[in-house]
Amino acid sequence: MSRLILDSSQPLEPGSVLWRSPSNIALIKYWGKHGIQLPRNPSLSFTLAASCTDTQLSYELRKDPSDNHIELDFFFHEEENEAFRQKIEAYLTSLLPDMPFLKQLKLTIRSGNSFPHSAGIASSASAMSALALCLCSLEDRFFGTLQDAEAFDQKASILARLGSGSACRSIFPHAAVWGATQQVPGSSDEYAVPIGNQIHEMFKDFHDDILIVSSEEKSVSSRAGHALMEGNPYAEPRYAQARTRLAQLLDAMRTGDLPAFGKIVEDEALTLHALMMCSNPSYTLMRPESLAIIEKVRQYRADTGHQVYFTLDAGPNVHLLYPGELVVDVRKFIEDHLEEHCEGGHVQQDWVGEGPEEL
Ligand code: 2P0
Repeated sequence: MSRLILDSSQPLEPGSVLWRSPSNIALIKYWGKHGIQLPRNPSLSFTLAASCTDTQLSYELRKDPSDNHIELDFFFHEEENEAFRQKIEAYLTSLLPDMPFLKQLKLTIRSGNSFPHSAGIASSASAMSALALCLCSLEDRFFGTLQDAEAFDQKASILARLGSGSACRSIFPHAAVWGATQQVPGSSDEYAVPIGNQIHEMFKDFHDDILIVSSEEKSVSSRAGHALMEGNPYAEPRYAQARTRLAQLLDAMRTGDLPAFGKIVEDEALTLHALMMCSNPSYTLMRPESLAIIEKVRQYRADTGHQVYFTLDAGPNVHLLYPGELVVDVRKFIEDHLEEHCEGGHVQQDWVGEGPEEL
């Protein structure tokens, strides 16, 4: 039984909590899940900085908390959004066994992204991690149960995972691993753990410029994509491959071996999209422009020797990963040769960040 119930005989001052949380980009991809948002293989990501969500959670005591439902208003960029509200209500309802106090409150969530809504950048990681952090702040404010910073982050990561798997990695600065692996002591399928102290300093000054090839809604959602892995004939070898690559990538990141890092990261991106192409039914999220960019990046690397690598999320947009010292050259390359492949010439500049902050 959870102890987290408010004493209704005591008055409760209305209040609010506010968190800013970033998106993340997977280098070793999570693709395939089971149970309640548990990953089939461990994944590793950079935490980003510029692509983030601000979420304010306001509360007051409900007048009639007798039933078991969540009372919630939801505003996205200052406008009521019923579709998001219903999703969040279902999510909060699923948390009630652990957080029964949520049904004692009237909740209002105001949320907004730092990047344009239609940019085609996945926002579930930043949005769900920001909300999870708000929920942990609320729990700690009422019950003092999350005073320990590590316990706070761990619970936030669990709650974020329950909202959207990849969101659990956004809780931590620089880089994180989600999924139990012998390579990372303390790692778990239930939450991500920080690995910033295990990687070469160079990776804390890394850029991720996101080339927006298309902002259209994806033809196949990530949820459906994960589900299709269950019937994919390559699923088992893929999960084994991800484990091997995670170990190799960690080695490369510890020692600062950029060519090894880049090879694994690019192989992972192409494997993710290959898995989509050989799902049943098959589907393709890459666009011709994504491939044109990939070819140009390879050629640029061959011509200049600059260590610039690509990765892709579950979508057509291409992320360019490179060390900070190359920023002037790479931005010029993007402007001269890659912007022409982007929708409206749109590039979202981002970089490895310090993780979420309470505002
Ligand atoms: C990842 N992606 O590791 C992988 C690689 C996209 C490509 O996890 O169903 O929105 O909410 O757990 O996290 C995107 O899927 O999926 C994703 P759910 P999620 O980042």
